[in-house]
Amino acid sequence: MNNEHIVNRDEFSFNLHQYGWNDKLNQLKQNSLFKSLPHGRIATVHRTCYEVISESGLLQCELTGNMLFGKSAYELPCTGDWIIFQQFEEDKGIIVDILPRERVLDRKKNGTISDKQAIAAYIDKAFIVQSLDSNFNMRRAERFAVQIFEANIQPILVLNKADLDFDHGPIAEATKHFQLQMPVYLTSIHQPETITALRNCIGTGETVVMVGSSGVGKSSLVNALCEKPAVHTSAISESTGKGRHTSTRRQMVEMTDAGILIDTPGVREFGLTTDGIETLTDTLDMKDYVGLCRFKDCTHHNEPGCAVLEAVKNGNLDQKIYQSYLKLEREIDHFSTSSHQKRKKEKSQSKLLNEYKKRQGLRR
Ligand SMILES: Nc1nc2c(ncn2[C@@H]2O[C@H](COP(=O)(O)OP(=O)(O)OP(=O)(O)O)[C@@H](O)[C@H]2O)c(=O)[nH]1
Ligand SMILES: [Mg+2]
Ligand SMILES: [Zn+2]
Repeated sequence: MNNEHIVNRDEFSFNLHQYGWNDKLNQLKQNSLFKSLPHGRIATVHRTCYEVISESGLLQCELTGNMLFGKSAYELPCTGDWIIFQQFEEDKGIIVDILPRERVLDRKKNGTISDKQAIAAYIDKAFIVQSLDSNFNMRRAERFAVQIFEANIQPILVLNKADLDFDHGPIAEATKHFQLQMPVYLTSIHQPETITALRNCIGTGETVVMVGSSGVGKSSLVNALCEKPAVHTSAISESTGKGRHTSTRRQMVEMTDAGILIDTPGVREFGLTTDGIETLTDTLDMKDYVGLCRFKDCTHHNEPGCAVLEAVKNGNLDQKIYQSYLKLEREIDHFSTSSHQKRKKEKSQSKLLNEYKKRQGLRR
C-alpha cells in the first residue's frame, strides 16, 4: 500500500478540553436522551450545514428533522454551541441534540422589534475592537459593553491600529469610564509586543469573541494572535474609509496552547436585547449618582432632585455619556416592552389552542 494515501486521523482530532469542554458540560450532557453519543462544538454555520469540532476530527453536520422543525430560529445551533451528534461517515454527521446555552452573546435581529439572534455561545471574554482612526466611537463601544455585561461575559476594550498617528489625551479622556470596569489594550498588528500582551489575557480553554465594525482589524488580530493566516482580511475602502465587510460568517479559530477565538463579521447595527437598566448605568459609570436621586424610581429624565441631572449640570458627568444613557435606555425600554407583549400574545394563543384541543376532546 502506498503510505502517502494513508491519512493519520489523529492529526485531525481535537482536544476538546482546549475548546472548553469540562465536568459541568459533561453533567449537562447526562440529561440528554442521546448522552451515549459523541459531543462536539459548532465552529461555523453555513446555512443548514454546521462545521463541528469533535474528538474524531472536523465534521460537516446537518440537523435532524426534529431539531430543524421543532425549534425556533433562535434556538438552532450557533457558533460556540455544544451539541451531540451521530457520525455516519468519516467526516459527516447529524446533530441530534444541543446542550443548554450559557454565556451567549445576542443581538436584536435586524428589521425586527423583539427577535433575538444568537451570535456565539459559551463565551468567556469579548474583545470590543475599535480602531484609532475615524472609526473610534465610544458610544458604539458602550452599546456592545452593555450587551456583553448582561450576558455574563467579560468585556475587554481593544483599541487597534495604535501604530497610526492619534492623540493620546482625548482617547484616554473618552475611555476613562471604561478603564474603571474593564481592561483596555492598545494594539497594533505591526507591534508584536502589543499582541503578546493581549494574548496573555486569554487563558487555556477560554473562548473569546471579537466584535466591532467592519475594517477595525478583528480578523487581522485573530491572525496575529494565532500567528497564522487563519481568516481573511482586506484593506478598508479608500473612497469611504470604511471596512468592506470582508468576514461573512462567525468562525472559530484555535490558538496554539491557549484559548479559542471567534471572529465575527463587522455589523452595521447592534441592537440591544436586554432589560438591564442597572447594567446600563453601571457601564456608563453613573452608579455614584443614581443612588442619590430623590426618588427611588427616578428615570433621570426631568425629575426634581435627580442627582444624575445635577452631575451633568455641574460637569461631573459627561453630557455625551448622559445622551448615550438616554438613547440606550429608550432602546432597552422598547425591547423589553415589545418582548413582554410578544410573550403575552404567545401565552394567550397557546391558551386558546389548549382550550380548542380540550373542546375537540370532549366532542369525541
Ligand atoms: N495600520 C494598521 N492597520 C491594520 C491593523 N490591523 C488591521 N489593519 C488593517 O485594517 C484593514 C481591515 O482589517 P480586517 O482585519 O479585515 O478588518 P475586520 O475588522 O476583520 O473587518 P470585517 O471582516 O469587514 O468586519 C486591513 O487592511 C488590515 O491590514 C493595525 O494594527 N494597524
Ligand atoms: Mg474580518
Ligand atoms: Zn435621577
